Amino acid sequence: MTIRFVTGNEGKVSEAREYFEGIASVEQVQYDYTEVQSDSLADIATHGARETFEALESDEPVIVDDTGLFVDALGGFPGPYSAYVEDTVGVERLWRLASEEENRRARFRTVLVYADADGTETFEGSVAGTLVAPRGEGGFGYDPIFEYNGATLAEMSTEEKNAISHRGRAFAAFAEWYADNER
Ligand code: ITT
Ligand code: NA
Repeated sequence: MTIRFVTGNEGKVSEAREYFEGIASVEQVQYDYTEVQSDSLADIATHGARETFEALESDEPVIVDDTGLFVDALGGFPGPYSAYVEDTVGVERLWRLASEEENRRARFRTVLVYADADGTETFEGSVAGTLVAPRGEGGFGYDPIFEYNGATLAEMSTEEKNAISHRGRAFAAFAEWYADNER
């Protein structure tokens, strides 16, 4: 099996390659699908997966991953706007904003959508943690400020991150479904 992962994010691809090692090969597809205006990760990923599958005019299925960081004390901000906030404000300043709050709990959520000629299937994963001052050199994005069980995601190996992360959990749900539904 080849998984065609539609993303511009190399970090996501590395995590998929590690997770599916020995199970499937992961091919990165760069396709600039329309990001619909929605506060739902599932809507964004579903539209993206369907549009890309149709545009590629191939029978090969694709997957799209839309992820957000939801900070409790900030009403779930930046959530579906996480990429925009990373590009504009940056990770360090999001941490400074959160550091003014007593409650530093946050959650990563990933919605993974698989699309083929029969339609789409949606898988989700999330992880709860605490925001901290940046630590660690691994991972990408908000990983240095997200602590889980005493370590930031940027202090974990890819394998360790996959074992507990939002994306790793979404991969697990997808892999379980795919094993029974290869089509
Ligand atoms: P694609 O849409 O091309 O897949 P992206 O980086 O724009 O790549 P998202 O919209 O899903 O992906 O990501 C939203 C933001 O959250 C973006 O700033 C990412 O860097 C960040 N992010 C996503 N997954 C993450 C993870 O596992 N750890 C830390 N930050 C993450
Ligand atoms: Na994106």
